[in-house]
Amino acid sequence: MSLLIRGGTVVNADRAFRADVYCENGKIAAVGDNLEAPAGAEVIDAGGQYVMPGGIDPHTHMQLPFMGTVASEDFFTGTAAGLAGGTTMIIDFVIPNPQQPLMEAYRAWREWAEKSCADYSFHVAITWWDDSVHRDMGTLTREHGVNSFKHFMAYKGAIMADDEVLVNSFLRARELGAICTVHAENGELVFRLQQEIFERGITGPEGHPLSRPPEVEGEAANRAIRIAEVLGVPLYVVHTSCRQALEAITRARLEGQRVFGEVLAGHLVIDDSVYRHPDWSFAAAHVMSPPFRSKEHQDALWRGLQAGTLQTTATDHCCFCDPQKRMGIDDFRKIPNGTAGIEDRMSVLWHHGVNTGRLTPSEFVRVTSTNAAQIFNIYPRKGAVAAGSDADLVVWDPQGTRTISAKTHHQNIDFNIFEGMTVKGINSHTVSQGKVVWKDGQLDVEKGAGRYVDRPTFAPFYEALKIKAEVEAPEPVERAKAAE
Ligand code: URQ
Ligand code: ZN
Ligand code: ZN
Repeated sequence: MSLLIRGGTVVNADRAFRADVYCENGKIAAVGDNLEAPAGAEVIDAGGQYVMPGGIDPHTHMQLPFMGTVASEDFFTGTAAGLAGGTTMIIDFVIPNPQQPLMEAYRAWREWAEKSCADYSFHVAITWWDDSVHRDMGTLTREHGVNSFKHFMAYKGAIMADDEVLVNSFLRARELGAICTVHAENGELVFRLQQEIFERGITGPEGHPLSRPPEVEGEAANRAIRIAEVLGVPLYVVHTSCRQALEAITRARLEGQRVFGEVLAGHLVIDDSVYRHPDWSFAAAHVMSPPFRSKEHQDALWRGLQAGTLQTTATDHCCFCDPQKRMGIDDFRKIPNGTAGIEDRMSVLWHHGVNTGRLTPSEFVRVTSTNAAQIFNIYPRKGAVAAGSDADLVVWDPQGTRTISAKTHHQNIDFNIFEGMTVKGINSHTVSQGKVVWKDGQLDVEKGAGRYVDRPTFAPFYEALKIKAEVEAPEPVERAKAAE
């Protein structure tokens, strides 16, 4: 299968330039001027459009079993919706139950993901600790291409990792050359605030953000950063939603610590007024953690993205339909946490990022694709329009518009947090493994075509990293034996 994308402007993280792109056998074969296509090749006329690396969403939860139900989006429908919006790869999460062997959970998720129609990979969550977890982390890095381990500091009584688990896991990740990622909310504080608020008679979705104020996220982000600092391990903070967490990341980076920050498209454009909406289902549909914040936080997050303090954008695509959300009709603590976004992230970011002058097209590529590829060590296979890279591409029409709606989206959920938003800047085509899978508003995907993407560890570079104590610990003091 060969494809020529002619007449477009290629946009990579470093520069934008006029060039044709020729793809063959799933790879980009050439990027250059006046490329010829062999007879029978498919040709896309990209005049007036950009040709960019396909989006990478480093944070999704397809068909996640969570809070007594299972997310409604599965790996096939979710990756198809991603392709419809220009995202050509996801990094999802294997989340073992406490005491569940990591390899058992890993095999289950690998099986679920077989039906994906776009490429995928997995972070593995460390939700408990014993010698078997230590062992399985080694197996996962050495034999299964896992180079990132997730830690939920929230969700007490379920998948929360306390400091002991964090320290054990961070040390093991460092040994293995893997990066640690955290969901940074203080789970003890959330648990207690939930009780306080519920007992005060606030049972509706408006109680959710009250139980998870920004300070709760700021504390956990800083704690995780400090633990990583002392143990000498790189850290990636997922769904940074507030100024307090951003400040912790900013300080660490200013001091040269390897800390990366992720922000969700939703947290950049939606504020906490949604929780006070009179319609219960509308408010509950926005229940996710960390919650949507007040406007001051969105401004801070945009500045973090522009400054390069936040490196990636994601969606935390974790879908629960209204009947599922209504499990918490009498108690906001029981509303399954999660919202969708995989189909709209790219256009929402272009519309609110590039069209407003906050981001250049190259910066857009950086935060929707290249940075995630580099942080998770799959660049330049992913995240670049370059000869030899996977032919995962979007042809981007900066003049194209669409109005986002649950009535027309491809996501398997009955709600869209961006409902009614008209965005300018859309993918006219999506190319996955060299095949045109989206054009003229139609998907042409194949269940199971997605591949598991191995992500090598960073071990070679870790040798230079030393646990702080190793570097600064003084030599033992020689002392004369105390007299008997
Ligand atoms: O916490 C997460 O990232 C998962 C469980 C999705 N739900 C959410 O509210 N963010
Ligand atoms: Zn999370
Ligand atoms: Zn998540």
